Amino acid sequence: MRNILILGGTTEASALARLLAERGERATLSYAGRVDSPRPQPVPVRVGGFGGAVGLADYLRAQGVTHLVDATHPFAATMSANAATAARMACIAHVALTRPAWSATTGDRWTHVPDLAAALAALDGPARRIMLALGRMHADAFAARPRHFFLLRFIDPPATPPPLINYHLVIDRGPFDMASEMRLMQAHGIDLVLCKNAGGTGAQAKLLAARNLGLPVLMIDRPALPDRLELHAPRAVLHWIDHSADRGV
Ligand code: 3Y8
Ligand code: NAP
Repeated sequence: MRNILILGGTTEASALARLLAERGERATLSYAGRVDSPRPQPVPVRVGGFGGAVGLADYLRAQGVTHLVDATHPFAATMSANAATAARMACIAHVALTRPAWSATTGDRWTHVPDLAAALAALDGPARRIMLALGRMHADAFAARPRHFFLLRFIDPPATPPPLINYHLVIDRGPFDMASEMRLMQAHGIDLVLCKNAGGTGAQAKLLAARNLGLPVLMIDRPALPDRLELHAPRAVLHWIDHSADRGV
């Protein structure tokens, strides 16, 4: 009897959960517990960390998981590293369901930076009006750049206001659409968009909006991820499940 664990938190993870539920597969979707009310799922959900790679390996064995699908966000590098290690420790099949990185096309004005620190360094020039599309977890770092105006977007209202001086906070969750992204940027006089190279469709609307408005984008490239089999479509994971050994890597 197959028993699939999906490490979730992305549009593709939710799509895979739907496909597995439709097939009557035994599957669990796992969230870190970052937000108050994650999207309801058609399979059982577990919330919270496992306690590192060892904790995840123990969970895999205790639950009799046969297939581990790491469908976390490309910036969830710690979870992905733990998943690869734990799958080896527990000797179970492991695959990543991830999205190809976005790449600039005609009309895009992108500048790539390798990480958050480089993005901060790139903002040491004159005052800008910046859409900071990084979520809640990294907003505090931009207190180091007080001359800019920041348009923030969090999923949940923060327990305490961000330690920024000049900002506007929107509470909203994606996926977003291009027209509303354009209205939001124009309403706040945005002249720069700062985001992560998340890939996928759920966060892409702001890039299409920036292109249409002729706005520059500061794009944070992805962190290094472990070597693993990577698939880019939920249906490809179904094929992998049907053809991979239930035990052994
Ligand atoms: C908790 C689970 C689905 C998944 C939807 C995708 C699309 C909408 C766009 C902007 C960018 C950002 C952020 C974003 C998007 C999808 C996807 C995606 C970006 C949920 C979710 C969880 C999280 C965690 C949250 C982070 C934050 C990042 C907001 C669910 C809604 C900025 C990433 O407040 C917090 O602590 C939020 C933290 C990690 C990054 C950060 O550093 O703040 N995602 N997002 C997951 C868990 O607990 O395990 O509630 O559904 C999932 C989604 N967020 O099923 O439809 O697939 O990427 N999420 C980024 O991409 O840059 C928003 O505002 O333009
Ligand atoms: P991270 O930094 O790689 O992970 C930090 C720790 O959080 C992990 O070591 C693990 O704790 C726990 N964790 C992360 N994802 C988990 C999951 N799906 N199920 C159970 N525990 C999980 O991860 P993150 O960047 O904080 O992302 C957290 C979640 O938000 C993930 O589900 C990710 O897919 C989603 N998300 C993140 C982003 C982003 O920009 N980072 C964007 C969209 C969605 P233990 O070590 O205790 O096991």
